[in-house]
Amino acid sequence: MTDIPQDHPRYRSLITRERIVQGMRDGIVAEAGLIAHGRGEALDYLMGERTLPEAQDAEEVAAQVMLLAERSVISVNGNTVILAAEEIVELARLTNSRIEVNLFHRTPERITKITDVLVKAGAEREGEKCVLGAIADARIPGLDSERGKCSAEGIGSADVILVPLEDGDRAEALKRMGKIVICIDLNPLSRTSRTSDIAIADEVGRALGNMNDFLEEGKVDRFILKGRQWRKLVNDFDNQKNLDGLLDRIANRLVGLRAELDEH
Ligand code: PTJ
Repeated sequence: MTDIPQDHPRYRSLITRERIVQGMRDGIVAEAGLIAHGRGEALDYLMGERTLPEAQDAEEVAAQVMLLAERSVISVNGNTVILAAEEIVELARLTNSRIEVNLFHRTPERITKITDVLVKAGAEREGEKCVLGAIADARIPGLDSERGKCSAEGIGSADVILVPLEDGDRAEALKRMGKIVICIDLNPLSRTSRTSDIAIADEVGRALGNMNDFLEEGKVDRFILKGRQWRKLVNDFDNQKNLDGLLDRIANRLVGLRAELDEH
């Protein structure tokens, strides 16, 4: 790894970059994952590298939906495990969700390596709650062969799927299957964000960390818990309004920043 001085103003961002690059060298992150990360970084920069209030709202609704759904699944890829393996395992534990490795650039070797990272972070390799994905015994209709492969026990039979860093085609295909889709995507304009029932426009590690904090602090709405009305929670969430509010906030921030720079 490159030696990055700790007092560098972009220390955290540079360290994260190094982890993604190393993940690519280790065969965990797809080459295209580097480009996806760069795009995410640029959008996060515009947001001020923090969770915006609209994203926090989406995270809280999403955490409750995952907790209350009958069969929730967290779909993971190369970027996600490098950036947030512990948070994924913790969210799965808190919400009783299954974890499935579901890749855009699917190879058996990458599935094994990504599973290994999750197991190292505390997930089960075998047994009732093991990481799914190696056995592809179901299909997501409408996607070409490798991209459409999934697990019958996981995505195939899930009612709610959390998809961090997903591409638009698959998000749309999951919706067509009748799934409730929750995405984590720093791009509030992406097809994935616009197609999802609940889009969380936040950095994946922060988003999952916030969801876990919310659940651990026991802030779940007791009424919803009692009634198990999680579908109403989804229906009441206005995804487009939430994303539009977030876009307005970014736009206002940029206008403010420009005014500050002009003053100097
Ligand atoms: O590991 P694989 O084979 O499944 O491939 C994964 C990638 C990410 C390469 C694949 O899913 C892909 O090409 O994704 P896209 O279509 O580039 O979309 C990724 C989206 O995630 C973009 O809108 C990025 O802005 C966003 N993004 C990137 N980094 C982050 C992020 N969102 C949240 N947190 C991030 N750290």
